[in-house]
Amino acid sequence: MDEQDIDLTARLYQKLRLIRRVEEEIAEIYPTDRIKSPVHLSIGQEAVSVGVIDALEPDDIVSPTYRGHAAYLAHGGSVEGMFAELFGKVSGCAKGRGGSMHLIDIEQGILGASAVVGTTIPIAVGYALALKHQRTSRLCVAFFGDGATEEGAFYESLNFAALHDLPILFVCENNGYAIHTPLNKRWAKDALCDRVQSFGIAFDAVTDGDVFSIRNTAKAAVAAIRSSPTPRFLEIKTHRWREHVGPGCDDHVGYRDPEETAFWRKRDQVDRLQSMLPEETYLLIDSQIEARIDRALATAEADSFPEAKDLSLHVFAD
Ligand SMILES: Cc1ncc(C[n+]2csc(CCOP(=O)(O)OP(=O)(O)O)c2C)c(N)n1
Ligand SMILES: [Mg+2]
Repeated sequence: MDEQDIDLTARLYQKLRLIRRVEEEIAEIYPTDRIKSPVHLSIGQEAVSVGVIDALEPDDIVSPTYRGHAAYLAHGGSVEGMFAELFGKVSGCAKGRGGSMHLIDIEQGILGASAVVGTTIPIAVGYALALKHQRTSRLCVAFFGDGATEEGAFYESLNFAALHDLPILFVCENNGYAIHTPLNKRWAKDALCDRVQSFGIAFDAVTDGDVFSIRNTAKAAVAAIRSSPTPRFLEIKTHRWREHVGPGCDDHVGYRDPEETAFWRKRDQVDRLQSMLPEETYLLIDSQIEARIDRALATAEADSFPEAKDLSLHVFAD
């Protein structure tokens, strides 16, 4: 690998590893009851957020879902703010009122996530409309799961974005399941991209989980949106390693074929990129990540809970 390749690999690895380690830490802490909300982990899915967001500029806008730790961290969301939010503390990124499903960091360009499936898609479209009115070259990325594409709001959003040529990249993180229900029990035809194309929206699909393919595909889509505002769509196949909600695994339930799991585990991008880097490079990255997590956990632990008298604050905009 030449120096440029090492830099790119190290940058992607740093984000993949940070997300993996933060979520492993969450899984470890969860049984202690210090985390005050449900958690939807993206372990196994990190490459989607990391690849797509690496194709963006820092001032672009990202709209995550309730399974949003990866997109939040990949776009520079504060680790302190995230742990404090999970602990329900005042310095949390949503002031301790939202928990894991409602991460937000407006300064970093991260719109608020929501527990209600599909609802963030039209909000991201609204943000893209605002960006178009401001005549900037910035764009908005809406992340959502395969289940969210079954909501009417998804199709209304595609239509509105196409009609008004909005600078938005729709990214479907297709992990093949909505809770325990697979695509073949939900979709009459497994042809999501064809449905999207019928709105006049160009698409690309990445099926092998390769973080470099995801990044390159996103880069091409982002360049097309910047050159002439228009929505684009990416379907990225991926695999959730853990249970739908919570810190554990639910393979014993038997709703997924073990071969499917084995296929994706072999393609783990955290291990893969680590094996591509010189040992001293990844060891340094790993130790910096551990120190960052330790610091963030200590800060979040030491912080206080919101006071009952402040219950009605932050409900309406000032
Ligand atoms: C409007 C709405 N309907 C149903 C639910 C219950 N629910 C929570 S997560 C989920 C599955 C969503 O699947 P997908 O969009 O593929 O995301 P994933 O969990 O796989 O990341 C459902 C049905 C909800 N939260 N909101
Ligand atoms: Mg899904």
